[in-house]
Formats: sequence, C-alpha cells, structure tokens
Amino acid sequence: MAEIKAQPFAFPLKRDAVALIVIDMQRDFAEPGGFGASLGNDVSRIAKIVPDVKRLLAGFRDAGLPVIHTMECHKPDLSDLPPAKRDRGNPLLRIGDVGPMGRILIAGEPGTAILPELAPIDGEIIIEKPGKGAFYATDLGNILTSKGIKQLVFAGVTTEVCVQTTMREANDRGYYCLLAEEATESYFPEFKAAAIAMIRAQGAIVGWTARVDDILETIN
Ligand code: C5J
Repeated sequence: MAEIKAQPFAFPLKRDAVALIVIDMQRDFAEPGGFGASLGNDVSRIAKIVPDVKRLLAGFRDAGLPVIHTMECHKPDLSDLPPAKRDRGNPLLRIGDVGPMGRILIAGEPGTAILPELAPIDGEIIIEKPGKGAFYATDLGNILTSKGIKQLVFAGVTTEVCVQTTMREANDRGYYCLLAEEATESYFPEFKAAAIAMIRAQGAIVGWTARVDDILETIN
C-alpha cells in the first residue's frame, strides 16, 4: 500500500477511496470587504495559501481523484441562520447584511463565491453548508458513502474553525483524515499551529498532517 510521509506517522493511502476536500476558499474569507475582514482579520494571510491549494487541486485533478469544495453560506431568507450565529461578530456587518461584495455569506452573492483561481471544474462536488462543519445539515455524508470515499485530504480555511470542525466530524464518522499543512491557514498563526498540534497529538487523535509536496509525490 502507498504511504504518504506524514505526522505523527505515515498515512496509509487508499488510492481508490481518497478525495480532496477544499474548505471555504471563498472571497468572503480572503478578500477585503468580506466576512473575514469585517471581523477585523488580516485577510492577506488567507490569500497567501492560494498557490499551495492550487497545486494540491491540480495534483488531485491530474491523478483523476475526486475533489469536493465547500462553501459556508446561508439561504437568502436566512432560514438556516440561527440567531445565535447571526448575533455575533461585527454588529455593523452581520451575516446577511449588504457589504462591498454583496450580502455577507449568502448563497449566490459575489463575496460568497470560491476564489476564481480555485474555482470548481465540471464534475467536482460543491457543498453549501450553513455550519462550520461540512457534515452538519448537508448531503456530504451520503455523497461520500455513495462514492466509496473513506479518506479525506483537507485544505482550506480557517484551520481551527471550519477545517478542524469538519475534520473532527469526519473522524467521528470513521474517515481517515489528512490535513495539508501549507494549504490551510488561520487569521491567527498561533491557532493554526495549535490546531495542527492537536490533530496529530496522542497518536493522531483527529488525524494526520503532511506537507503538500509529500502528498503530491504519493498520489501521482
Ligand atoms: C469562519 C471558516 N472562520 N470557514 N469560517 O467563520 O472557518
């Protein structure tokens, strides 16, 4: 069996059961004027990982392996946005309010779109999710089961929020989870470092982490 060099030990790759899941690489998190910026974050940190996410995407596409994209977003009527989520953050620009890139985190708005450099191509799965985790209130679990996917390689943002939440959901559902280290980012470098350490601590309690080059070398 092929193995990806990883931490805390080699990841046992099942080529016929692995998919890449790119979490929330949306303009709202990476560009000025979006949700991330409205919360006072330095969004340039997110924009910097685009090349690494892009080459990971290219590697999976070249290898003919499945790719899933997620988007954190809500219905225009906000029926899937609990007040407990809406009533936090920046009181001047809440989810659903109109910002410079349209309504914040609302499906179909310009700011909610995936960054053009990382846009899905035909045949790739797109999951619109109202929560931080991609399994909550979505079809992701059924889609993975129907395609026989048992291993997920994670990229995207932010490491300690939507990426780690989804990884933990997947871990509890029995998936082998591997996080691509340079293809994920946080607005807080210390949170990224802590999330990576937590994931692979205690003998991979949530999953594995690996360098993008090591993942690409093994899948191709
Ligand atoms: C956040 C996400 N940070 N995609 N969303 O609110 O991590």
